[in-house]
Amino acid sequence: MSSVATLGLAGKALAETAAAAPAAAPGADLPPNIPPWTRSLGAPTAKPYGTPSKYESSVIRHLYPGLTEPMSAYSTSPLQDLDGIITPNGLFYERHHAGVPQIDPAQHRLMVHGLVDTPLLFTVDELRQFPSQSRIHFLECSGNPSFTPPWGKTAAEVCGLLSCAQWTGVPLKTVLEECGLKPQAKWVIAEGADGAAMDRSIPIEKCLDDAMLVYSQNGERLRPEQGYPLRLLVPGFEGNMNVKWLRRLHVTDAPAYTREETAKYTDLLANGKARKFSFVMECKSLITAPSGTHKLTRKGKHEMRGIAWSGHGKITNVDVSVDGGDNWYPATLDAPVLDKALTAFRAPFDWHGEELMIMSRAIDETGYVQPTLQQLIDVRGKVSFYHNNAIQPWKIDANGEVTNGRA
Ligand SMILES: Nc1nc2c(c(=O)[nH]1)N[C@H]1C(S)=C(S)[C@@H](COP(=O)(O)O)O[C@H]1N2
Ligand SMILES: [Mo]
Repeated sequence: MSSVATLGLAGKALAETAAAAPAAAPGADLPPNIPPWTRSLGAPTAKPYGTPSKYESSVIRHLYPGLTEPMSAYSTSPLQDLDGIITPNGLFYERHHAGVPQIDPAQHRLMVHGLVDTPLLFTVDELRQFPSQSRIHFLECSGNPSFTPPWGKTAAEVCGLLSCAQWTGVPLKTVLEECGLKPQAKWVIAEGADGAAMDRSIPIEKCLDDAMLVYSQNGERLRPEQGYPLRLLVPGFEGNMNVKWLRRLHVTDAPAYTREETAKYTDLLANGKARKFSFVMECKSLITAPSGTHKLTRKGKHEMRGIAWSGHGKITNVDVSVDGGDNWYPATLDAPVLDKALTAFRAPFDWHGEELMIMSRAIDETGYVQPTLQQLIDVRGKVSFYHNNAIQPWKIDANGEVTNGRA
């Protein structure tokens, strides 16, 4: 921060320099001087489809360097640069097992068959004519992040397979009832139209509860990378079960035990046994600012900002600590606090050049408290890397630089 008086003197000197040279000298456009964009007209309109300011070109999804082939790639949301609870569509994380297919909606159908009275084939347009809902929910890959080093540097590297949107679609229940469920119907096997034909078994209780056949995200049609023209949304369940490019729902009396729910997305325990069907994403939180690679440039009052979420329902509390978890105090939750959605929190802290270890821990409406990494490892071991919802520490050092607090 500089005082206006100081700027005035410096600005005057710089403005004189600027008059002599065509390119504005550094600082010449700062108050109290009048910058050129205030002395002239801007562009009449932006582009037909708007994009962020060119000065925000570093706020992008990052492709994970280890997984860049179309057969298995992912990109992360830049959580350290985002505010609030809605992820812009262009920054929504991606996870693809066979790349992004480009599907003409006119050529796409949803087939519903198996243990139903009437198997039916729907066009996307026909589905859109059913009564719809718009709801805000998070989506998180269960491989977010691993239990073992290397730990990421930024919030995106630590937890960027996480995003949140307002989804619009038809309750799955409506379409299943249109086909008529037979009494033996216990599971629905959902299959995608991508090259992976990725498929997952969804328990019928979830299908009849809050599962949705989604066609829009944040007000516009789904992006190709999010499953255009149709995806399954199972709020609070691990990302993998939210089948994109949805083409088939096979109603059965038993799970299919597909690759993605046996060999993958299953937590292998230290004793060699595996946790069967860990569908719900447990309660978690993350401080996004200040976070790794940020820098505090001013001493005094600061604010920790972050997000908290739970696949079991609403967030009730977030506590924060500045001393590595010895003492905790409550953060404030921003409205709205929604079921299975990101909830924004903020908490004040002072920094006067000392070393701090900041962290947050969330509690959901079931009373569940977000665990430490050690508590998780004690129960699960280190063999698998899915479903890590541990507390994430960030270290602020004496010169204000923020790094991952996990040593
Ligand atoms: N058909 C299909 N559905 C899919 C996938 C896929 O590769 N193919 N990836 C899954 C995984 S592992 C996750 S985490 C989420 C990612 O959704 P997103 O790319 O919209 O963030 O989609 C799931 N649905
Ligand atoms: Mo995933």
